[in-house]
Amino acid sequence: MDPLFFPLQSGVGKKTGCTVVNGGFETGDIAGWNSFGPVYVIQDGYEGQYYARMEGDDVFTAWLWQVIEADCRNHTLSFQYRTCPHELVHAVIVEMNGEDCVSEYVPHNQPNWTLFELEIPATCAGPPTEIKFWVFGSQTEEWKNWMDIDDVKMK
Ligand SMILES: [Ca+2]
Repeated sequence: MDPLFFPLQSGVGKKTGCTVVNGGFETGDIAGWNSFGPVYVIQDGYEGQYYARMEGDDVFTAWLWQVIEADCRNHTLSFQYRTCPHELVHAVIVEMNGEDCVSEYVPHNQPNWTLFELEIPATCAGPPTEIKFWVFGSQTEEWKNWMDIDDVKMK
């Protein structure tokens, strides 16, 4: 084997450019993100001065998502979360090139900031990479389903 070709064996290891924009919401808004339903940026948080709160009320399910043009396979999506006591859906979903890649339910009833990590397998489709957070509607006016998010990053 010609050793000159060895460094060209890409496809293993991490690609560059897989970076979450405004993952800590430190702009004070959701710049870099898209949202549907009740999503707010609130002062305080796990890191810095702001975090994002998603609420699902009796009318709306909440979505918060960001498209990263780069290839994020072989990375780990990492974020901090808090969730309400109610046993309704809070989830994180990663799609690549429009296809489901990996998703997990985020546990409910976590009043303190908690680390969540999600590995993005090499078997996913190529870029772009889409990170989505999902909070299901509460279906009642009595209380809101909610999830707080901060410090979203790719490692
Ligand atoms: Ca923050």
